[in-house]
Amino acid sequence: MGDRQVTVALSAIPNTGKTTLFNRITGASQSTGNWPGVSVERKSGRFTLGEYQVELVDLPGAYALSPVTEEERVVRHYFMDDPPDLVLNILDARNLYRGLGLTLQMAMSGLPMLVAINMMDEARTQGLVLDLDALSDHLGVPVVGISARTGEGIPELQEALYGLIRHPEAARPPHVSCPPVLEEAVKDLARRLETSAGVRHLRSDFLAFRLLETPSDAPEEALKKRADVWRGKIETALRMPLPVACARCRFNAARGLMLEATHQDPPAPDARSEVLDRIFLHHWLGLPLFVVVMALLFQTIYGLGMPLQDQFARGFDTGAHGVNPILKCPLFSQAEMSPW
Ligand SMILES: Nc1nc2c(ncn2[C@@H]2O[C@H](COP(=O)(O)OP(=O)(O)O)[C@@H](O)[C@H]2O)c(=O)[nH]1
Ligand SMILES: [Mg+2]
Repeated sequence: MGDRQVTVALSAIPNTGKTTLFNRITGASQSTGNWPGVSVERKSGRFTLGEYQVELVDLPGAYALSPVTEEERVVRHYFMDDPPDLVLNILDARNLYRGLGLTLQMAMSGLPMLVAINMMDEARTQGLVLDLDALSDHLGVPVVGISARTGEGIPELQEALYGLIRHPEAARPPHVSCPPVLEEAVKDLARRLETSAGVRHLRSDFLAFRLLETPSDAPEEALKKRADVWRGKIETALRMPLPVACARCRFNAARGLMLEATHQDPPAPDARSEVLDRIFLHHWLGLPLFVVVMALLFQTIYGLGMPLQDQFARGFDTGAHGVNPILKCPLFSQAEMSPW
């Protein structure tokens, strides 16, 4: 049994396989409750990793660290006020773009992080090839491919987690490019945050972004005022709300990353159509086969068409005989045509 306690937060956007992975890693040792003050369920589980006793916290699914939904408020509060020792972030291999916004945001925080690319089984079936090294390079954190459903890659994930617990300093947070006015604001606020009595465990440029997006996060009134001034300047320059501008920076970076790391294999050739192609497009056989097929086609049309045509003609004749007596009944025969 490990004797050193470590808290690892499991984070992802909804439907990425977070709960499946949580159940697989923690097995039966789970406990549930509620996050303080809200009706969102809090699930945590324990497992041993070498000399460490790991508490894995299953964070609610969230798209960003913005306080929009109740789940996002929980994640943001946990992350900012009571951060874990490590973050285990999950991405869906089939759609990296959807989850990378949150991944980038978390990686920028400077907390030690490991990214698990889940659903590798499905990605393979769809012919997707992922460049995990390129992802790891750009995100500045280790990346492991897994399938939480089948168990593929789980030992490698645990090994990477163990390595990160022992050497958490290895992380190299990514830089997300933004319009110059936004970069200038982040630099200015980050500098001021470093000298303020604020949160120390998160990177100052990450906190500067948070301050711009949510001024109520400011540790001091003076910083809040400064953030408000920048907010006005940025919104005038970029002509869009500041949270939108920040989200755009992240999603532009996410798109670039996804395009670089995801490759689609051309669909595997159909073996049957390959054989047929080889026969019908044969250098010598192709033309005679074409003539034979066309002759068979004509033969079929005439062979089937003539009897069918006779059947139709007979059907019409019978119909006409049936209609004649009706037309001759008094109702119709007395009806006179108008002279004009
Ligand atoms: N094919 C495949 N499906 C998975 C994998 N992991 C999870 N799923 C499925 O994805 C769906 C969402 O999983 P869940 O764990 O509830 O996602 P959460 O919303 O992130 O907690 C479920 O139907 C899972 O069975 C995986 O590795 N491969
Ligand atoms: Mg879940």
